[in-house]
Amino acid sequence: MEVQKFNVVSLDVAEVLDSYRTFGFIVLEDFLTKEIVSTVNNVIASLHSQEVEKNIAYKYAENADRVWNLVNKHLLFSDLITNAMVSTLMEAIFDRDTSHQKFFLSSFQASMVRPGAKAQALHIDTPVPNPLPPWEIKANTIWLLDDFTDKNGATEVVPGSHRYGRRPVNADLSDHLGLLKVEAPAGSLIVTSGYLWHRAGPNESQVVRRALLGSFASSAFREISSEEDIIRKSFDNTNFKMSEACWKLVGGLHGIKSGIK
Ligand SMILES: O=C(O)CCC(=O)C(=O)O
Ligand SMILES: [Fe+2]
Repeated sequence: MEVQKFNVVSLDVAEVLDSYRTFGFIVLEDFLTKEIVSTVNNVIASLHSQEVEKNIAYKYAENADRVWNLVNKHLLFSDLITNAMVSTLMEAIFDRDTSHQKFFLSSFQASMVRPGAKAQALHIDTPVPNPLPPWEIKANTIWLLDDFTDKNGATEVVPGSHRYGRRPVNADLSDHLGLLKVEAPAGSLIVTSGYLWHRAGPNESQVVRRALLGSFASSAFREISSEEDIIRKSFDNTNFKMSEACWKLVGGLHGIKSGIK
């Protein structure tokens, strides 16, 4: 299969969604201008070097770095992640019979896959056990800040695997059959189903492969594990501090990583 690409300038949303549902991913070219890509790369480089200086930089793996929690680090990322086209696609992906807001941003981070980085394990982005439900829990956006080539660690996907109803087994070579490298120019946006089998490829080139990873999740799951939103309300509670055990129980330690602040 060849990667099917759409151009954002002449986009038919229904056609794009159809392709997303068939293959589990889509590629939109010319999503970001060269100027924006360059600005984003400069901001990320500056954030990362500040974190390195403070000794809080997040090392994802050998030759792979991340800058987490971008929306709390620069206003530029609020503009990017609230993009109208992304919102339209997410509204459709998470559509269901509810009057509530349908999805939330789960994470927005920068990924630097440097020369020598190994391939990620084949995985899905939805952290639930088999069998996978037929309805959407997560969807991801990969914002290309460099050309994704056959050598520099382009994302690899198994087209159609979002419908297999199970997680891939990384040790099972047959689960890697049909793995397709998504080669596309900087400024493109890849949207992936939270059930799509995929990984960052190995970077066997001499150049870094940078991307933003913006992950969205169905609001139903926040409702389930955070009905009272106890953590946020705790900031108004100046009378006492809950016990450490209780803080952990309400999720107070969730999502804390090096460089997250
Ligand atoms: O960077 C990529 O190509 C994919 C990253 C990814 O799949 C992840 O971190 O979950
Ligand atoms: Fe992933």
